[in-house]
Amino acid sequence: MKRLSRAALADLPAVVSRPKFDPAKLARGIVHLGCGAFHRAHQAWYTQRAIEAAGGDWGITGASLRGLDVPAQLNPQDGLYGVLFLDDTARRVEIMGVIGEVLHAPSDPAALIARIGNISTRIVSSTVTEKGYCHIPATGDLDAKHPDIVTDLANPDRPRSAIGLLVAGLARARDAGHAPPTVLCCDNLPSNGRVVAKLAAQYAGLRDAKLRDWIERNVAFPCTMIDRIVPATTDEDRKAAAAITGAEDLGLVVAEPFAQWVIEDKFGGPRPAWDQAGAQIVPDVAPFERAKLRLLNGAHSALAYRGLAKGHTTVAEAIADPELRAATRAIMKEAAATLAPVPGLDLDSYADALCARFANRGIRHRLIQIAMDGSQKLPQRLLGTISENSAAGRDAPEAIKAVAAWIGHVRREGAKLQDPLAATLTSLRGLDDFLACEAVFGTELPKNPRFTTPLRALVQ
Ligand code: CS2
Repeated sequence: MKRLSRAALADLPAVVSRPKFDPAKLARGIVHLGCGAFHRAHQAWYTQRAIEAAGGDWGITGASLRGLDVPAQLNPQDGLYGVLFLDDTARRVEIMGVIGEVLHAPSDPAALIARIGNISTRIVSSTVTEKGYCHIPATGDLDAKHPDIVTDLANPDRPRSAIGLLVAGLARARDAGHAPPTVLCCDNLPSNGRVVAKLAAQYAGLRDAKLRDWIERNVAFPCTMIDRIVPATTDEDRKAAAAITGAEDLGLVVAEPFAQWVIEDKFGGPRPAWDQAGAQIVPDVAPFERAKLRLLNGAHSALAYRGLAKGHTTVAEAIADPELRAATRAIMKEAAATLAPVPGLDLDSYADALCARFANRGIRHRLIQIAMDGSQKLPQRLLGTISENSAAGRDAPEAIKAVAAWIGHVRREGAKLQDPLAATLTSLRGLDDFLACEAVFGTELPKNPRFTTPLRALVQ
């Protein structure tokens, strides 16, 4: 079977949709850090639609910050890959042609820095996961003791962290005397743009105060809420897609049909017509983002920790379990109680739609994938629901059960635990040791009996 490439595009069957522009002629105005499955199925997909609607030099230079897998998947395919959309009954493939090239940052950080600092780069976006920003989850501050940050500060021209690379690229734009790109964080962090702005400023400040001031004055960091369920691609998915396209695609990603992207209207320069591709450009992303992080991601994490404990493997299996289905609805109710009204969003219908998405059996979204990196996810997904309900005099028993289930998960996984704080977490003994973990729980919640009393009963 032929591998997907520009040359192979013309031979694809008519049912496979493909770019309505010539990928070979697309100039690239975006650099994306962390070119994993989520980016390829979400922002890249929106960007392709925006170019189809309104044109523009919005091709993407992807950058892989760790492994060689993504460059090896995409570069031999001229950057092309398919998105396999799955729901209970249907399967279809759309071929994406917006990514022109994927750089491998560890082998050549200078090439990526030059690309970020190039005048043609108007946007630098990122999906490097919560842990990829080297920050302290409970406070949003840079973890100056993080090994990658320590190394980067010692070698600022050969950085390996996302923040180190970003700041080096911004410094390059400043030195060249042109307007810097807009920085667009697309990870599930609350106020993600503001968090990354702060991290970039704190990191730059440790390098040179003038650079910090220049970034603070000149670089725009809009916040975004991103949503689409994108499980890890399996060999079975690749086979299913090949049966539709007749081509081998090592860069394939899998997604649900649903997608949402809410972007703060705060760009320092031009941007693709993402609004014409279905994204919402709004003055304030916070209400959308809180609703999504607490209802969708909070329920996801709860399903992951409680579902794994009950022997389930996927989200669809876990939500079919009556006890967990009820718990999911209850956690969404607890989360909704903490939210100010969201313009145009009815939280009951939002919760119904989320449950329907979770129940999509076409997608095998593994609970273990969601369970990873709990230390980075808990604060924004569950702990805010608990502390804000408590401040209003209400209990949040389901969110607390999810935290207890996370502790159970940490203990069960032991050496297998996937979490940047795994070494610390797996050495903790009693609940008090967990509660003393300030990076996760902060300083207030561990003193709050409305949280600690029920948690203690559950953990024991
Ligand atoms: C999931 C998210 O892996 C996880 O932690 O909760 O990736 C989730 O699927 C997305 O945020 C949905 O938009």
